[in-house]
Amino acid sequence: MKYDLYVITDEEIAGGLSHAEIAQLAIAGGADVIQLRDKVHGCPELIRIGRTLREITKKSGTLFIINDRLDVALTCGADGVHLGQDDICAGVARQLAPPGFIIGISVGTVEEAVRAEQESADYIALSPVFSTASKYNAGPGHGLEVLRQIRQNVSLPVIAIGGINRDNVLEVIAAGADGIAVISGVVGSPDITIAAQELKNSITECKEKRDQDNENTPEKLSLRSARIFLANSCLTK
Ligand code: TZP
Ligand code: MG
Repeated sequence: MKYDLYVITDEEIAGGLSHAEIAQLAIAGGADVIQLRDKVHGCPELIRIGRTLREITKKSGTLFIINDRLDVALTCGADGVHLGQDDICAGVARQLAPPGFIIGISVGTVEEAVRAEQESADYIALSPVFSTASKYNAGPGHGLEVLRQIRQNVSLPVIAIGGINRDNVLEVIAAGADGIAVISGVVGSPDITIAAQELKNSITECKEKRDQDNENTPEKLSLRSARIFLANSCLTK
């Protein structure tokens, strides 16, 4: 699963655009995941919106996740649900969901991240990595050091969320995030498609550099030299 650019469709920040319009524009800019996040509408309207987003994301082959509401996610045929620490627990969600259904969990500490992995989450989101005005009760940012520690302690995909924009995306990826989830950095931009494109390009570049750096650690370089030395000495025998 690719979670590189995970865009959350918050209508309140989009200045008059609907969830469907936000999703279409973000997908045109390369979003890998669309999450429907809506704290305003009731269940029937959420299901109507969710079904529309399901159609849009199916056509583009984009992952579609619904925030908080497992019931709505299952009814709309979404690919998954994103749960907070106070939502239905992952184990129960797993029992109710069909095979292959994605369960993402917000975490704020290494302990919560390890527990989410034990509870068979499919990905975790460090929430929030930086402080943000887009979620009123998000609390202070946990910072990049917590992100690094989580990266070292779990093997699940780790997504960073909260206060991420084009100025700090590189350090977030360098700290080990597999993807970034954003509202204002894309949805609050005057051109959602361009904002998504720019962030996506930055993520891709930074991941390439990170992979190269990982290949060029002193340990790996000396291992490669040793292999070359051995291969040469075999050839000269
Ligand atoms: N969950 C944790 S922070 C956050 C959510 C939904 C808001 C992220 O929005 P932004 O504008 O990218 O900081
Ligand atoms: Mg929630």
